[in-house]
Amino acid sequence: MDESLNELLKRIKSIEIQGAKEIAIHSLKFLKKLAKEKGFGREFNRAAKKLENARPTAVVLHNCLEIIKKEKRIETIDKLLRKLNQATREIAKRGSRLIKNNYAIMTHCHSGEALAVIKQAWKEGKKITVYATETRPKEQGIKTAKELARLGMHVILIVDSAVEFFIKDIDVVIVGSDAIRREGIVNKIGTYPLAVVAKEHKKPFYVVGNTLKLDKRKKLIIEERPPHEIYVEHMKILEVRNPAFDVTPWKYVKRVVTEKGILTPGNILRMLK
Ligand code: RUB
Repeated sequence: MDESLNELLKRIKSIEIQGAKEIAIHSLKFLKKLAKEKGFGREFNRAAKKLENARPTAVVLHNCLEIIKKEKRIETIDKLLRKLNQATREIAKRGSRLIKNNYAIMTHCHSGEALAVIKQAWKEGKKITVYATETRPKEQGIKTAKELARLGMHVILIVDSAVEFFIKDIDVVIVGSDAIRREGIVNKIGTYPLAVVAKEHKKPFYVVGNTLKLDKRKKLIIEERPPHEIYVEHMKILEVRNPAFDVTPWKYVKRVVTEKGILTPGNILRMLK
């Protein structure tokens, strides 16, 4: 049975579908079907807006929709879907060069693109240990840990607050990105503290992200999620805040792995002009 817009929105908002790339891919596939049936008119625009607003921080879908709005063609949607998947393959190949045999890698949350890099290095026969943070409050890091452990990798699951404790044991930090902006890298909350700890211990901090994550939007919206994800008991006297993302300034970032190459923060800032 075909998924309705409301069902898809629910799966995206609940983080069943998560990660900037997956959100864009599922949304584009839905919109392609809608456009085939009803064209690129009002209904398409309404659905596109709702999907874009479901997780407003991630920029990939927004960038794709800007291109689709100009061209209004099914082939454009197909081209973007191909581009996203091709970019991941390219990123995996390029990024795996950063991982040497016997490396220990620390990662945060669940990024399809960061995982593609780690999996590629593993496929090439490198022995790897991955430290995966649990990623409070929705525990996407457990998804990362299980996915990699099932491949046979040595995976160590840790709580977010243990990154400093283990940083001495690792060689590189590799994280994904929701948006790549002039201010820095937008990624799951907790990425910035991880970058600071990495810098303090002189460990290279790499970000992975395809170029559809370059974010030229004027305003950055940091999604705030429901308090009950953190604590279920509702107390009138207690305020709970649950921002989903933070922005890591460029000074903490060594390189960004894109499908076009492993780029310096300077390269990226020029592309954002
Ligand atoms: C996911 C997250 C990921 C980026 C990149 O947050 O921060 O690192 O989205 O993912 P959430 P990808 O779980 O809240 O969606 O590399 O798959 O695009």
